[in-house]
This record gives sequence, C-alpha cells and structure tokens, in this order.
Amino acid sequence: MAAVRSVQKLYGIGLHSIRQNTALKATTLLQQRAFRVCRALRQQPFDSSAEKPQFPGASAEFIDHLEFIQPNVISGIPVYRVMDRQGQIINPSEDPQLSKETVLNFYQKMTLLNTMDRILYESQRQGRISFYMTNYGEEGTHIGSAAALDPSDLVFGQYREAGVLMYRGFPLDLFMAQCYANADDLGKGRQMPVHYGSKDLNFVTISSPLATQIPQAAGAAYAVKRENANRVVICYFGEGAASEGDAHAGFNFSATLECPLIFFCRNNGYAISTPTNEQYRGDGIAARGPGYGLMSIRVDGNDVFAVYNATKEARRRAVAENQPFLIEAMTYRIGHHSTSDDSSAYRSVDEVNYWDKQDHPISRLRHYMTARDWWGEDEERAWRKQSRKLVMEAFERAERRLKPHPDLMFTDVYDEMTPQIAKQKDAMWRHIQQYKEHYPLDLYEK
Ligand SMILES: Cc1ncc(C[n+]2csc(CCOP(=O)(O)OP(=O)(O)O)c2C)c(N)n1
Ligand SMILES: [Mg+2]
Repeated sequence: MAAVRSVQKLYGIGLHSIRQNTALKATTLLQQRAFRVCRALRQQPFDSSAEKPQFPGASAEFIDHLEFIQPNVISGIPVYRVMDRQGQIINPSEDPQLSKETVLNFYQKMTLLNTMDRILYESQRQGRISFYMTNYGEEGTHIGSAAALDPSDLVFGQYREAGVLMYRGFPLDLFMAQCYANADDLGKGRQMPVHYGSKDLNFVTISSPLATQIPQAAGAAYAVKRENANRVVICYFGEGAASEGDAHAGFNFSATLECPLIFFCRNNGYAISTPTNEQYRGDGIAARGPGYGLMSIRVDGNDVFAVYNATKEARRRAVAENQPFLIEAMTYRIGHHSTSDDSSAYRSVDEVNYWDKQDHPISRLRHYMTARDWWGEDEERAWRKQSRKLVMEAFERAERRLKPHPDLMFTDVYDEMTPQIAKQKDAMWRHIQQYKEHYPLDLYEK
C-alpha cells in the first residue's frame, strides 16, 4: 500500500479521481503507472565529474594492476543444516519446532513415496508399465520444500519431484493411472509415465525436454507479480538441467524482472551417467546465483528441516520483496536414473551404499522422531503394512482399468481438429482394422 501511495503522490492521483473509474480500471492504471515509475526510479545515477568508471554495465572502481579474478572466489559455499546425521538438532534456534502431527506426516509421505517407487519400479521390470523413475534418496528435498509452500503456489517440476505432488494431496490412484496410462489419467494416456500434472493442485504438467520449465516458470512468476497475488512460483530442476541454455534465460529474466520465484535445484550428483565433476567447474549451482543477482543458499537436501526452513524463508521474502531465490539442495540419487539405466556401469556399490545406509533423509527423520518417543518399531511395522496395502490396492485398481479411447490421442492440441490430424486419425483406424489381432480394442474405453 505504501508503494501505491507513493505512486499516487508522484503522479498527483487523488483517491477521488480513482473512485470515478471502475475498480478494475483503477487497479490496471495504477499497476501500469507503478511499473513505469519503478523503471524511472531504477535509472542509474550519472555523475560525469567523478573519476570512476562510467560504464553503464557495472558499478565498480578502476584498478591499476593487471589481475584476473579467480574462479574460486565463490567456492566452498557452506551447506545449511538443522539436524546432524543422527537426527539431532544442532542449533536449537534453527529448529522449526514442527508439531508431532506435522513431523509424522512428513515421515509418512516420505516413506509412502518410497513404497510407491518400489512397486512401480518392479512393475516396469515385469513389463506392466513402459518406464519409471524413482525418487530414492531425494525424499527430503520434496517434502521439506512442499511443506513450506502455500497450496496456491504454482509448481514447475522436472520429473523427480513426485513427493511434492504427493504432499499436495495427489492420490495414489492418479499416480498409478498416469503410469498405467489408463482411462483415469488426467493426461488421457498421452504422456510417458511420471509426467504428472494437476491443475487442481497447481502443479504444471512435466515436460521431457530438460530445463524448458525454467523460463516458463520465470514467465509465470512475472504474471504472478503483475497480479499482485501473494503467491510464489517454485521451479524444480536437476543440476544437470542447469547446464541448459534455458536455465540462463530463466535466471536472468526472473532477476531483471524481479519475480517472486524460487529456483529449487536438486543437486543429486549425476545427470544420468555424468557425475557433477564432469558437468561443471564452479562450485555447484549456488555459486552461479550471485552472477545473476539471485539471493542464493545451499542446503543439506537430506535434512528435511533445513529444506523446510530455507524454502519457507525464500517464499516469505520472494513474495514480500518480489525477488527470485535460488536454493541448491545437496542430495544423492540412490536409484538408477530411470528404468532405462544401469548405474552399476558408472558408479560403485560402496558409493551408493554410503548414502543408502549412512546419510539417508528418511532414516535421519526417523532418528529425530525416535529420540522424542514419537515413533517406534511397532508404529513402523504397522505403517509399513498399511502403506504397502494402500499402494498395492491402487496398483491393482489401475491395472484393471480400461485404457482411454484411442481417439483421444488426437484431441486437445487444437480447439478444432485440423484436416491433417483428421487424416492421421483415419489412417490409424485403417491400420487398426487391418492388423486387428495386434490391437486388443476390448481393453480400451468405447
Ligand atoms: C534437452 C534434453 N537433453 C537431454 C535429455 C536427456 N536427459 C534426460 S534426463 C537427463 C539428465 C538430467 O540430469 P539432472 O538435471 O541432474 O536431473 P536428475 O535426473 O539427476 O534428477 C538427460 C540428459 C532431455 N530429456 N532433454
Ligand atoms: Mg542430477
């Protein structure tokens, strides 16, 4: 409101004149003027008398000795954590003091995701679904960040953030429907498995081409800013995707347009078979933040509370100050990249075992709960049984369900079907008629 008042003052707009317009017109007018004023206020001061560099592209001093800047000026960015590996709070003032109910919900979501992953991975191995990607080891990054957001915040994901959607309430039946491409799939069976999306839960449908979500998120965050909607956009991506040109475009647009956006990088050590030491030379992804003018932090992604605190604070400030934040969550991809990968070809069993047995987000949270007597062997046994039952029941329902009607393959791209698409559809039906024995149409919706 203070900003609006100062804009009014600058332009001599009295409240009475605003009231004469409709409320909508007034808001639009003010927004347009506020944008113009902000731009005017941002103009760089120009003082030609000062003996200092006048180049518009940098604010700096002259020096008289030749010196290259070392790339390691920004290196060794510290990793923020709240718990140690045994689940003990290191600095009590950083403890988010979440209720028992909230912490148990974190744990149950993290383990349910794990169980769903195991069953869908096995189901792909048995030839029941075509493809799958597990989230093993990265559960803390999903749940910690999702819990710190408002449900109205818009999520752009990569493909390994199923826990974010699960935390928002996407039911197991819809996860299964998507992977099985059955008639209940919101995408009508037209995407590869794990390419979830939910309009109701503000989760933008996943695209396979890497990093395309990053500039899209910047655009969405700019729209959110213009709406003054008190929302933030969060954009997840892997450290591998950060090497794409689109990442640069997204970072730079959001910084210069001052958008309420959280860039959430899951640095899990690999882009398929390429380890991080072959992907980049600087200090990870957080080190790039200052170069773009992004507020940046590196957190222990296996510490769900550290992820929660960092995301919560980034969200608060992104909305209050209209500026983008970069969170680099350090974690480890325990599973293979996907069902099309065999990671034993490029990493050792010892390496994987270390993360699985000694630095796992789920066991760390369990230590925390055990120390408070919130969870014991009995609760664990009962929950394992219950969660497995929930997943198996959803899995069986999905498997029995019919596939979507084949015609749906051709809908929803254009409002009205184009002649070319109509031709392709006819060709498909002729083909199906000709090779009937290969197309069990009774498994498809009529
Ligand atoms: C533009 C583009 N190039 C290459 C690929 C193939 N590809 C799929 S996932 C992937 C690795 C991505 O690694 P990262 O971003 O670190 O995510 P992670 O799988 O580790 O979660 C690659 C190269 C793709 N999908 N899109
Ligand atoms: Mg990666």
